[in-house]
Order: sequence, then C-alpha cells, then structure tokens
Amino acid sequence: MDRKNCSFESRITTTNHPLTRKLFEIMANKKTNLCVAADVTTTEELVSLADKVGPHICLLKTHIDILTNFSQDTIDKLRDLAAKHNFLLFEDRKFGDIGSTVANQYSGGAYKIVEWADLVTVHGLPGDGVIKGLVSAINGRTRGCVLVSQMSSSGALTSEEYVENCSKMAENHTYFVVGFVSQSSKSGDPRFILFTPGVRLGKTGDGLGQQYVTPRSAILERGADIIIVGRGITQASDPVAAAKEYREEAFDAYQERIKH
Ligand code: 5IU
Repeated sequence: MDRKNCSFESRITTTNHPLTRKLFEIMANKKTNLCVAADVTTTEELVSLADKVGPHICLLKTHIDILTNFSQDTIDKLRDLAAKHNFLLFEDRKFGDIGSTVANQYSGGAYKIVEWADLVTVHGLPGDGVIKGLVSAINGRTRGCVLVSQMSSSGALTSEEYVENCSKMAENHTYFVVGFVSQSSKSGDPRFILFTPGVRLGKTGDGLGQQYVTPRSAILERGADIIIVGRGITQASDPVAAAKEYREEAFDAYQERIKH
C-alpha cells in the first residue's frame, strides 16, 4: 500500500496515533489538505486570520514567538477557533536540542506549548533523545510531532542520508511522530503524513532563500499530503479568496493523484 495512491479515509485505519487519525478525518470530511502558516505578529491579526481561513484549513501553523503581545488570551481564542472550525494547532517550534532541554522548552517558559499545540515540528539532528524528551513532557495529553527531514530553503544541509535516518527515527517512534516536513517523498508508509512548505502561486522565491513550487507540483510531483502556505495567503489582498484558491487546487491535485 503506497501512501500516494491511498485516500485519506483509507489511511485512518493504518495507524493508532490519535492525531494522525484525527487529521485524516478532518481532511476527508472537510475536503481540505491546506495548512495556513499564520506568520503574523499580533494576537489580533492571528485570531482574525484563523477565524477567516478556519473553514478552509485542516491545520493552522504558528510561530508563537513572533507575536508581540502573546498572552493566555491568545491561546484561549486559538483553541476556541480550532474547535469552532475543526482544525488542529501546529506550532512550528523546530525543537532541536537535547531531550532534557526540549522537555522544558515544550512545557515551560512563556509559551507552554504542550498545553495548546496538538502538533509541533522537531529536527531529527540531535538523535531520538529529542523525541523522548518531548514525550516526557506530555503528561497524558494527546500530542504529536512532525519530523523536519528536508527544508524548502536553498542550500539546506539535509542530505539523502539525513532524510533516510529521519524515516528510521519516525518508524521507531510511531506513537509520537505523525509524519514529515519534507520536499520529497521517501517514505511510502501510509501512516506518515507528508507536509510540504514552500508553496506559492506566481512566485519562485522570496529573496531570502525560500523556494516555491505550486500546490499541484507539491502534491503530484513531490508527494505532499498537506501543503503549507504562508504569505501566498496572508499577504494576498483577499486572504479568504486566496485560501479558497489554494484549498481547491490542493484538494483537486490530491484527488487526481489517488485516482491513478
Ligand atoms: N517553513 C518553510 N520551509 C521549511 C520549513 C518550514 O518555509 O522547510 I521545516 C515554514 C516557514 C514559514 C512557512 O512559517 O513554513 C512558509 O511561509 P511562506 O509560505 O510565507 O514562505
């Protein structure tokens, strides 16, 4: 069973991870495989954007530390909107330290990420202690991580071997790892979700190393299950219209892929 030929519905039963299952269910029921990267810098903008694009997304990706006015209220509102529109919260923290440190970064500090983010990103670089450290901080909550196995930026140091080793790490920790942030599909394992950033219509880069492909190319050529779109939506003159456009293009490409 190759991941790329399977519907999201049919992949639900391939995994016991409650968040992988939930995400497949949301994608299948809402008919969306769009994740918006909500890279805005105030709570007001974040909450307003999440409410507007909420009906069109399966996942909202945040960089919570770029907010200038973060507070518990930010989290209360985000969680309410996630429940209202049925999407998950995904903090792109890219944990990349020893287990003991990431456990503190996950559960403590100003952001207490473990209390509100369903999913977080993690670098495999430190070895699997990074995963064990995060898991030690969960305390019975339903949480998961996405391993960054390749980056979209030019000159990224993620070699083929690194990508392979991230796949092995994921296979050893399926109780926590939901999938990969990647630019290509190495694993055909239907349990793992492939998230692909660096997606934008009408642009090939941002002048600071970001490299873009279209939603169709991400899904049909690179094997993405979920596309992650930031400025293509947040900086559009009409973010809701843009979200609809990316959503339709991405879901159509997914449907085309599973037909073959
Ligand atoms: N992001 C990437 N590339 C990566 C990883 C994460 O762009 O390889 I891992 C993040 C950075 C930003 C979003 O939050 O995804 C993409 O935003 P734009 O669509 O605005 O470029």
